Amino acid sequence: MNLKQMVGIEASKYVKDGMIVGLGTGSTAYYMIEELGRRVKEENLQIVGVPTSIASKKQAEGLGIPVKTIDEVPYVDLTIDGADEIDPDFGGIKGGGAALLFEKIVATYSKKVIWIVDQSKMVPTLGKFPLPIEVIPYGHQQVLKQFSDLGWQPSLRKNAAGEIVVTDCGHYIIDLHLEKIDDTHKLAKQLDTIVGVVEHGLFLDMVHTVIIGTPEGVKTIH
Ligand code: ABF
Repeated sequence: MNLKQMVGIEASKYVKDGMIVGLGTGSTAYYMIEELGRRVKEENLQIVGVPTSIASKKQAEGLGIPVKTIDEVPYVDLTIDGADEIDPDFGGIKGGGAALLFEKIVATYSKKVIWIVDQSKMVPTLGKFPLPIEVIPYGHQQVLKQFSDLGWQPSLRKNAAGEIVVTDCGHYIIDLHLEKIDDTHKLAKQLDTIVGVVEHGLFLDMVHTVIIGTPEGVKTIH
């Protein structure tokens, strides 16, 4: 069993009958959803899943997990999701999987949020992982230039075929190669004021528990 699988299975233990569960996106969340599917099938677990991407929705439906959108539920009891970087203050960078907008919306309306990561994601300071910024296509070149003028080393995210990555919402992603973010709250506030930016990948004060996969086993931090 690999570290991602370990934490995915460990996190699914927090899911109880009757819960509305935010289903994260990415290769680690994949294993959590697989385990919930197993429990739905083998233990008749009664849950409703609120997916954070088309990919997670398809995976959940394929496993027989009932799914609803965030607008069809009163709230989410527990969201379990991956992350790209987590600092000692539980600040995180998310969006490597281009799902940050739905992830942040679902997390916002969740009573509890758990992130599941392998130990490589735990960092002293955020920023080595390029910070994803979701922008609308109209004006994205202007935003790119603004970021460049600010010295933020931006790049428009493209896939291996060189095509611009389009999110589930039809938006683009600009990645900022900042190397190190000294004041995450200040940067988050600054990004929120830039016209054309829909959302950014700084997830601050949004997580309650982090489950870390290490070669020695699972470590849970609250
Ligand atoms: C998703 O999980 C994204 O926000 C984040 O980029 C990704 C991490 O992917 P993985 O678990 O595949 O490393 O929530």
